[in-house]
Amino acid sequence: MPTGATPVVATCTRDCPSACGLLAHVENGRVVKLTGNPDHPVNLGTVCRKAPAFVRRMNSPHRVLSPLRRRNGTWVAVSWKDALDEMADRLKDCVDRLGPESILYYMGFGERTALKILNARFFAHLGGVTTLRGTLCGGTGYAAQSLDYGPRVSHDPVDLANARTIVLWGRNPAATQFGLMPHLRQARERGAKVVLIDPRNSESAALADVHIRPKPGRDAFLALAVAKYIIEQGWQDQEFLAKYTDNLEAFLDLLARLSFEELLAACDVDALAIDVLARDYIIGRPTATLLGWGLHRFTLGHEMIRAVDALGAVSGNIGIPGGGVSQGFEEWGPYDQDLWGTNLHPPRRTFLMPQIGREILEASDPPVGMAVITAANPVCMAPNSDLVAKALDSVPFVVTMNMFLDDTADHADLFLPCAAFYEQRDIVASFGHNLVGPLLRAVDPPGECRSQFDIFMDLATRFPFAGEYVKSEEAWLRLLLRPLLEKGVAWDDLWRGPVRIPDAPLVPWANGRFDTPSGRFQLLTEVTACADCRDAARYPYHLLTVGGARHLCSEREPGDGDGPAELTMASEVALRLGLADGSPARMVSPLGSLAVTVRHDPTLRPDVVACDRGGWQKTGQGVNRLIPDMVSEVGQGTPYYEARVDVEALS
Ligand SMILES: Nc1nc2c(c(=O)[nH]1)N[C@H]1C(S)=C(S)[C@@H](COP(=O)(O)OP(=O)(O)OC[C@H]3O[C@@H](n4cnc5c(=O)[nH]c(N)nc54)[C@H](O)[C@@H]3O)O[C@H]1N2
Ligand SMILES: Nc1nc2c(c(=O)[nH]1)N[C@H]1C(S)=C(S)[C@@H](COP(=O)(O)OP(=O)(O)OC[C@H]3O[C@@H](n4cnc5c(=O)[nH]c(N)nc54)[C@H](O)[C@@H]3O)O[C@H]1N2
Ligand SMILES: [Mo]
Repeated sequence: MPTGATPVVATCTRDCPSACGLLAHVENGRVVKLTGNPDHPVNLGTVCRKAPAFVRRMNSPHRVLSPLRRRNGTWVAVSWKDALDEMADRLKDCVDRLGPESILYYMGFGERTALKILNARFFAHLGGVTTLRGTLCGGTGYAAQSLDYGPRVSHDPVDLANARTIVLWGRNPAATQFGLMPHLRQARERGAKVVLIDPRNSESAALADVHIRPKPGRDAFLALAVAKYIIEQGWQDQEFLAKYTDNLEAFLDLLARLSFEELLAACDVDALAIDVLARDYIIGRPTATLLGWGLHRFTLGHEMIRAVDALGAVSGNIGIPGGGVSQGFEEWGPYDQDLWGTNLHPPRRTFLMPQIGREILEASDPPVGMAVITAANPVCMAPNSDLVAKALDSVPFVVTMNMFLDDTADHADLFLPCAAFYEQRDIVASFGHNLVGPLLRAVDPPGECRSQFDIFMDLATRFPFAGEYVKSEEAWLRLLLRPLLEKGVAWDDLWRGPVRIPDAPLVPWANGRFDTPSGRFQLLTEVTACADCRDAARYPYHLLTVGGARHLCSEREPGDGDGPAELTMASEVALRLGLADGSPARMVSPLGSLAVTVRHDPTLRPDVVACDRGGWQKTGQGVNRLIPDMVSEVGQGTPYYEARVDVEALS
């Protein structure tokens, strides 16, 4: 095991688009510090604020170090043998009595590395269990952009070096993708302009030259207003529109039907901002638009994203270096997709992830007899989280694989303690760039913690498919990474540091050929009228539950951010309600109420309140109790930011 001065190469597996290259510094058998790997072409040696907190969390006394079984309401330590014997018996019993679909496999976002594909494959060998469809994260963006371009491809972050203008549209890299910051800073240093479009004064406002604050959920109207203005001025890229797009007539007709007054009122942005943005997209070209996940979290998120794509096309920014409307990357893309194992069984039942609570409760044919949850905390992070808790309580046996006794563990029967990323060997791809990076075993897992790979291999020895499934880590990695090896990536290079996926483009769609049925870019042709939400009067504020700079979703532990959630409100609104900065208050939604501490922000829109997502219910937060479990119209995403609330002073 490496110790002492030479740090061990690692790649961050936190649920973050950065997937930074890291170096793990080891002392006395423990990782004591993570620093940025200077050889990584995206994070370039930088590291975010969460890295020290992550090391603290992994070395925390709260980390669970042995398997736990709930007996009469309390956790009791058990051996791995007993834990996995019971888990295997219960899996077999469900398959025999109710069929494999009575087992739910819930795969979270906590770790998405190559070997995790084998978790799903285990359940495929069982005969195919109930799995998830839709997502709590980026499904809407993928689906919307795929309608316009064909399967979503984004500009490589290093292409930002060619941009003269960078638009951060519903994205907050200063908090949520710190690994992008070197490129944004370098862009500013060479004179590029940065524009932020966000209803909130986010951490990224500090690097923006211009900040436009639309009403939440109305960006489609903002993008269409800019496109309409560009066309009225005659500034559009007529050649691109004529040669490479479909639906031009219908798109122009849509713009003609919407007046500027209507569009500006809908997004609550003034005409001057439209002129500024239009010039940024035309005179400031090449203009790179980075769409965040902020736009996904609406029922009509696809219209918002498609309207921004269309603005990119109108302004001639598609397919050019330094341009593009970029969103995400496929973090599972580099691996052999057959190994998920879906071809091992007939099509099976799926549950909508955004409505997992009611899906479990309503399942009858067969009912859910057992649930296995890996790297997830749905009782905290899924919407309508009290219903999720109730649903898990209705399941006879719930297994969770994690590191801490979080909100989800409170509703589980068996807890299997897992290794941290730098305690195992694996390969990591990213949803924010085109590189894969290695994980080496910098230290042994503490106590009895084990990697999920080890756990599933051990579990499988109790099943007849062990012969096909149980292989060494190296054997599986070679199979999973076959597509990369076939493209000429050398096996040894994969373990030395970050490797670029050979055929990933720096500038997608540069040849003007799109991956749509007609081979052309698809302009959108309709948007839904912007009738205000029905609950607006009773629940006057849009609740934005954003990614906070200090934590990655619910990756916390007791003592780290306990107590009421901090709710940011426009100062004038809070004062009108008699709420001084720091006052306790109650936030109310149609689902219930939650104690909060009010924080003033003089720059916030009066119709918006905001707090960080991810605080645990059991430490006094749990904001997802107030968020209804809806589904976005395209992509089966989760419209978290559609939630409306009221805020009341305590009497
Ligand atoms: N530190 C930290 N990093 C994270 C995370 C975290 O929780 N903490 N979460 C990780 C995950 S899971 C993901 S998916 C990514 C998400 O990364 P981001 O997309 O950057 O994060 P969000 O905070 O979801 O949303 C981005 C911004 O969208 C804004 N926004 C909300 N509604 C609207 C709107 O209607 N229009 C516009 N234009 N903007 C809007 C919000 O105010 C917010 O500042 O970050 C990852 N990185
Ligand atoms: N209100 C609100 N809620 C949201 C969102 C929002 O915008 N607003 N955004 C949503 C988004 S974008 C996302 S991606 C989801 C995330 O939803 P989840 O994936 O359910 O939530 P996380 O908090 O990321 O939980 C990840 C868990 O994985 C564990 N973990 C980390 N590494 C490992 C490992 O190596 N092995 C194992 N076994 N466990 C590990 C962590 O301890 C943590 O408990 O939340 C969503 N929830
Ligand atoms: Mo996410």
